Formats: sequence, C-alpha cells, structure tokens
Amino acid sequence: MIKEIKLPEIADNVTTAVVLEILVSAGDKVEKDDSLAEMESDKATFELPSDVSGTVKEIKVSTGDEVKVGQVMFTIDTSAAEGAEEGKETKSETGKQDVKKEEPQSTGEEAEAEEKPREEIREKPSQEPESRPAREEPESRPAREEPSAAAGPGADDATTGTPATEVPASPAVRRLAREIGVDVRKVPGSGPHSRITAEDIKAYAKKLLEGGVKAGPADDYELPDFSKWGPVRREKMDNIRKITAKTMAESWQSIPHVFQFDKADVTGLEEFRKKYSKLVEKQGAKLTVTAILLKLTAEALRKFPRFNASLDMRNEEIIYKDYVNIGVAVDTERGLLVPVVRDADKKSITELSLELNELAEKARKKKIMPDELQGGNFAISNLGGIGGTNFTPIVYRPNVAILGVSRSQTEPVFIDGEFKPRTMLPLSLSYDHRIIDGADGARFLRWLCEALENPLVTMF
Ligand code: CAO
Repeated sequence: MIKEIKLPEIADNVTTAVVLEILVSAGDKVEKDDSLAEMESDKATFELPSDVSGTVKEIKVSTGDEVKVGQVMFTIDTSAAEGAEEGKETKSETGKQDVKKEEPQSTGEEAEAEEKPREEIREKPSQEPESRPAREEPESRPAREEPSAAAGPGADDATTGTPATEVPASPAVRRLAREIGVDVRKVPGSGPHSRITAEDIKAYAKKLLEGGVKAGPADDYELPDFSKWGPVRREKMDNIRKITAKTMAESWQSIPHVFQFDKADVTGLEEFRKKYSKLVEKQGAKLTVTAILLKLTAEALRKFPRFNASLDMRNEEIIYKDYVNIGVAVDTERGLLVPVVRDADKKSITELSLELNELAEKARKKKIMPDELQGGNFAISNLGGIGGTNFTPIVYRPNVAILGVSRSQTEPVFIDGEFKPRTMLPLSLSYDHRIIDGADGARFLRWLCEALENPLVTMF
C-alpha cells in the first residue's frame, strides 16, 4: 500500500513551512517515527516524522520549497512492512498467546497514527539554544536556518559538498548524527561499502569532544561581569547572527588575507549613469554603481579565472569554475545576507540592475530562498551608500576574494599640470594569499579601475 505523508497542521495561523533539509532518499527503508525532513515555519523548526514503516517511494519536495499544510511531501510503500506484519499475524494465529499480546498494541498505534497529530512534530523553538556537544553542523543546510548562506557563499563551505542524504547511512543513523550535532558527511564509515553505522557516529562525536577532530573555532573567552560597571541587557543571537559569527570566524581563521586598495576615477561613469538611468528606470530598475560593478567584475573574473576559483586543500587542487556567479552583500534588518547573481557575465547591465533590485528586496523582505544564497564564486560588498573611506571585507569561504566598495568623493586630482575635481571611487580587494599572489591582486584591481574609467577596456 502507498501511504502519503503530508505536511500536518503545525500551529494556529501557520499555513506553510519551508523544507530545510530532506533527510531520506528514495528507496530508503524507514521506521514509523523516523524523520523524513527538517522543516521551518514562522514559529519553529521541526522534523517531519513518518507515520508508517516502509520504503520511501517518492520525494515530492526539495530543499527550500515552501510547503502548504496538507500538501503531500513523500509517499511510502508500506507493502513490505505490512507483509512482515501479516507474517507476524499468521504466525500469531498459530499461537493464540501471541495474538493477544500483539493485537491491542498495534491497533492502538495505528489509531494514533491516523489522527495525525501535532504532538508527533518534535517542535523546537527556532531560537532555542542548542545543547549539542560539538559545534559541527551540516554546512550546506539552507539559509533560513544556516544563512552562511547568509554569509552567503559560506553555505557551500562543506568540505565534501555532498548532500547529507547521499552518504551511505540509514535515516536512523543520520538522525542520530543530527541529534548529537555531527556532520554525517565527515564520518568515516566502517560498515560494508563504507556504510556509516551508529557506532561510527558515536566514535566520531567522542573524538570531537576529545579534540581529536577540528570542530571549527570555538570562542570560550571568559567574559567579565559587566554588571559590576553598570546595567546590562542580554539578547539571544538569532540564526543569521549565529551563522554569520561562525562563518566569519572560520573564514578569518582559515584564510590568510591580503588587502589591496585602489581608486577609480568614475567621473565619466557617473555621467553615463545619469544619462542612461532613465532607460533602466523604464524597465523598472535603478542603474546603480553596484549593478555596473557587477557587470565589470564579471568581465574581470573571466579575465582572471583564479579569482573565480576555490581551493581544495584536501586534494591539493584548485577548482576553476566555468561560470560566473557573484554574491552581493545586502544589509537587512536581520543582518548580512549575500544573494547570488548567477551567470553575471552573460547578462546586460539592465538585467543585472533588475536582478539586483529583486534579490535585495527579497533578502530584506525575508523572501529569499536558500538556493538564491548559494553557489557564489566571488562577492561584492558596497558600503558606499552608507559612507566610509575604505574597509577590508572578509573573504567568504570557499570564495577566494571579495571586492569592497566605499563611498565615492569629489577629490582634486593632478591631471596635465593642474588639479581637477574628479569623482573617485575607493575600492578594496581582500584575497586568499594561498592562491592569489600580491601582483595578481594588484593587477585584478587595477584592471577593474581601468574598466570603470574606460569600459572599452573590457573589449580587449
Ligand atoms: N559611492 C557613492 N554613492 C553610492 C555608492 C558608492 N559606492 N553606492 C551607492 N551609492 C548611492 C547610490 O547611488 C544611491 O544614491 P541615490 O539614492 O542618490 O541614487 C544610494 O547610495 C543608495 O544606493 P542603494 O543601496 O540603493 O543601491 P546600490 O545598488 O548601490 O546598493 C546594495 C545595493 C544591496 C549593495 C546596498 O543597498 C547594500 O545593502 N549595501 C550594504 C552592503 C553591506 O552590508 N556590506 C557589508 C558586508 S561585510 O562584508
């Protein structure tokens, strides 16, 4: 028999939930109550349990999907489990004592399952502090929960890049790993065909606790009692802040940063922007310096492919990517989010302006989907709308560089024997010195400045 698993009622006034992670694959055997997916609603994150035992037949949703209450998410083939039950019953019929023992129990369970129930959802408040022994998380978990996505490209930071559902481990083992805070993808399997067993998870967790495995940076600095000096107020960090803190610390600690500074004379570009802004406005977007930078940076990444690459230190390889996806840092009420503009090199400035507007709006209105925060190769952070003369952004791992943009100013520039007022845009390039040499950093930024000063440069 095929049983449909639907999104049950979660709480009053909650009609949808977002899929954070699918925890099973088609063909997996699951027991009643095994978790099938991790979900997040406005009110809570929770795991969706299977209310039957059987084999996962279809997975009808994907990570990041917004699912409505009552929508079918999985189908489970219960024939094998029913066969086993029937087998039990046939056997029981031959021994009356067994029938009496088993029947009431199983009927009761089925009745409970039929009612389909809120209690089955192991709800935990989104903000609940986690009491995990180790601070290791599946790093590709989507943004609503793990917005290193927020801190954007960091979301792809998992050293393996393998979805948790594709590792050879049963749902129960994966659940155990999640419950004790272990990234199942990093656990070496000792079973047949390297299958990961519950024992492997426990051994790995023990090693983490003993410090045998690097679990990422922990900050256990002991704080003084600030209330000695005046009133204080404590506030829980929300998920975005937690993830930003974690990914920034990891990126900073693992990447040897170098910062390169330059200035572009954008006097002509500003005239161009004023002249053509109406054209872009007609299409519903705003022609901003960020959109123009997206276009020119995409060209620069094609010209200097190492800035579009990632480092695979495990295999001692450089991964060059034949696509140009650029993350753009967006300041939102919830904190920093980095939506990704895909194939930026193939889009016109108008298309880039429209897409940037749309992504920034979505990020600010909490409408951004996890996959829109992933897959960036490089990032741009423009703080010029706010001010400042320069800054040094942190490279988001696994990217190898990021462009910082500060506020353009009118400055006296010495040209042909006299000072002339020019609009100068300060740029900074932070890069990973393991893969990018100083001269390359300087060349990349200089090329970008020249392209801003004279866009025809991009044609050569
Ligand atoms: N120099 C001078 N003026 C600038 C500027 C710059 N570098 N960048 C933007 N401006 C101006 C714009 O022209 C606009 O002015 P008008 O309203 O007069 O036209 C104003 O500042 C606001 O710009 P904007 O923010 O609407 O548009 P944008 O496309 O330039 O920027 C975005 C979009 C998403 C990058 C920006 O809104 C944002 O969120 N920036 C913050 C990024 C951030 O938090 N970075 C820190 C991350 S740590 O690495």
